[in-house]
Amino acid sequence: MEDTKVDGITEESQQAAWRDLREFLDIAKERGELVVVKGADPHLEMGALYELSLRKTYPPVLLFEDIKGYPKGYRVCTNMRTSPLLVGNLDLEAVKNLRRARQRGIKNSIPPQSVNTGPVMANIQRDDDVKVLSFPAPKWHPLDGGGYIGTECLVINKDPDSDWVNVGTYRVMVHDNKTISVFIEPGKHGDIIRRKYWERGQPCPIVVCVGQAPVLGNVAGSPSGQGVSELAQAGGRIGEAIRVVHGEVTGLPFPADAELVFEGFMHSPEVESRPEGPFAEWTGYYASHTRPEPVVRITRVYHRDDLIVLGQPPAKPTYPGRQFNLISIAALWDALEAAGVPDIKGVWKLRGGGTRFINVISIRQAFPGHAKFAGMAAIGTVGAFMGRINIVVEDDIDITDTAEVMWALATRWDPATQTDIISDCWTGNLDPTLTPAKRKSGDLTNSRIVIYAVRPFHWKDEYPKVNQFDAEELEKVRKKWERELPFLRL
Ligand SMILES: Cc1cc2nc3c(=O)[nH]c(=O)nc-3n(C[C@H](O)[C@H](O)[C@H](O)COP(=O)(O)O)c2cc1C
Ligand SMILES: [Mn+2]
Repeated sequence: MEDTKVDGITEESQQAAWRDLREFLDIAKERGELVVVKGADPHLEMGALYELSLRKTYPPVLLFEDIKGYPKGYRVCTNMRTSPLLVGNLDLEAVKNLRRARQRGIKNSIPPQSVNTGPVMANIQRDDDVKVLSFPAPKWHPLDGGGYIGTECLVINKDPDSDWVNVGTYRVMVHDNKTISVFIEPGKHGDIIRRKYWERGQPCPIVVCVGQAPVLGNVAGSPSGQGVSELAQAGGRIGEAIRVVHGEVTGLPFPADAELVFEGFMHSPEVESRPEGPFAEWTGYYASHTRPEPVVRITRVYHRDDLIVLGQPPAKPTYPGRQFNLISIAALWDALEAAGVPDIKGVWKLRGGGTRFINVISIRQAFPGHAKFAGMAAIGTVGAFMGRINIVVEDDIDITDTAEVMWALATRWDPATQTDIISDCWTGNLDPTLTPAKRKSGDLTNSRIVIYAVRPFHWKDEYPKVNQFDAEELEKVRKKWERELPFLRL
């Protein structure tokens, strides 16, 4: 398979792919980017095949059919989230496109449109008939604590004090036929909202959707402001309202064309908790171990015919197919701009750092203290959750090239005078550096470094000059000589 493969996608087909999961699969198939896998075992075999697919920078979309032990027609799909069909090539251009899409979603947000019914209502299990175990919940990794049905999912709950309906992506483990748990890190919107119910002695009404239009997972899996409706934002992104139906028991909205939806109530941890995890996470570790987590008691299940469970299990971030998460870069960039940092030329996350740990921000230094402004914002904005290493560089550095960033570090950074170390920052259970004592006491904080790999502003003009030809100059010479010298040909 080619390493870059977004050639020939029309904007129209890309929009259609964002809008509808089944259409996305049709387009991926037409383009030869879909691989159908028949007969795989959800107990570790699907997970191994998925992990093998990550050896490619652009892994194919895998559609598992005829899953061992489940009704014919039930399907699981992985690698949708990272498909170049949706996000383009893995470069800064794609990050800029995603930012434009995010901003369009917020600025032109379109509230969801309620409809009476939709494909998701084709099959309904009620009360005693609810059988969560009838749906494929793969055990993705060898040491996972159970089957995970939600990895690219929507968790929907509503603020009891306002009209705000939040949608977040939080992993979902299956416990038994009537019980699932949702792992929400402290401070995420889904957590802030559920606590409001518990403080009033009520269970939190909740809906979990495990197959839906690609645009919905994209808005749910990256931060928006408090009070912002991800459903309205998704509508704004695709230019039309997301059509929603309402749960029979909670009245909560969920997409009318969702694949599989669980509805129920999440009780406070004092009422009921069950061991959650371990789960192999994007950090490359089973870092959250096993903790008691509150559970959702399911009262309704809704699903389409021939349903598709979306799976996007994490994996060690050194695999080529797991080295990038452009949407999280876009979210950090947005947050830095919202914090007022001027002249940001690029934001990136270094390969190997998972999707969060190593942030690089490039600025065109315009005034004394500018780099510090950027660095402090990078550890303090919503996009900075779990960030640890933050590197500020100048705009002559190609931040998507790790060698360039390392060169800036090696040659522009004086550790004694160009470093800040800040403790007690927002991190979560997945952070492998949390000591057993910190985990036990609930002190989910880490320390962060900001490295200013920039030529100090007040004497930058006296800094030794970079010893490289001007790019245009080189190109001129290359062109002149390329016929004669084959090694120069592109
Ligand atoms: C595939 C995927 C899985 C995720 N799993 C979790 C999770 O298990 N727990 C969690 O707290 N955040 C998880 N996140 C991150 C949240 O989705 C993200 O922080 C989002 O902003 C949460 O929504 P909120 O801002 O409305 O709280 C995941 C993100 C993605 C893309
Ligand atoms: Mn939110």
